[in-house]
Amino acid sequence: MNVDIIRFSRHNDKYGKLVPIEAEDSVPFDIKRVYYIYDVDRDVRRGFHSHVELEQVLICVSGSVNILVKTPEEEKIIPLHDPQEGLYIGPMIWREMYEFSRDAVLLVLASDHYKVEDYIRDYSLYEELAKKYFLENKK
Ligand code: T46
Repeated sequence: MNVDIIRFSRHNDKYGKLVPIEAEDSVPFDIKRVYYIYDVDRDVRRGFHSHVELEQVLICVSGSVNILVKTPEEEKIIPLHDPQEGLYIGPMIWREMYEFSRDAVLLVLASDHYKVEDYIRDYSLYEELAKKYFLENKK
């Protein structure tokens, strides 16, 4: 599955902890957009889509959240709770985010600007396109 955990370097000193993220170095794409999700009720489930081309890294900078990543072949649940860790999600991966803790802040680094046409929100259509995509790309 085109999903990976990235461990960022961290600077600790008596004043606290600092994690730098450098464009063209810390993540495997050029960062064109940053957004964050917070103040999500515990019973809310978000996402329910895939992207055609977009690559992203999700970092839970505060609190915790579970991320379901899925293809027609496999499915994983990745708990995020460490601000030093990023979840890379490549193209054509279905994702759902759930069980946000009250204090959760999910920071997302994205490889492109916001484009509605890059979203696949219908799971049957996703399955059909993903089967072709993974056959052609053998990922
Ligand atoms: C993803 C997961 C992890 C914008 O106007 N600009 C933006 O850059 C984004 C990301 C969203 N929006 C608008 C579109 C909707 O009206 O914000 C609203 C909520 O977006 P959405 O329902 O797509 O949020 P999620 O949590 O389902 O998905 C988001 C990202 O959209 C998506 O790319 O991978 O977070």
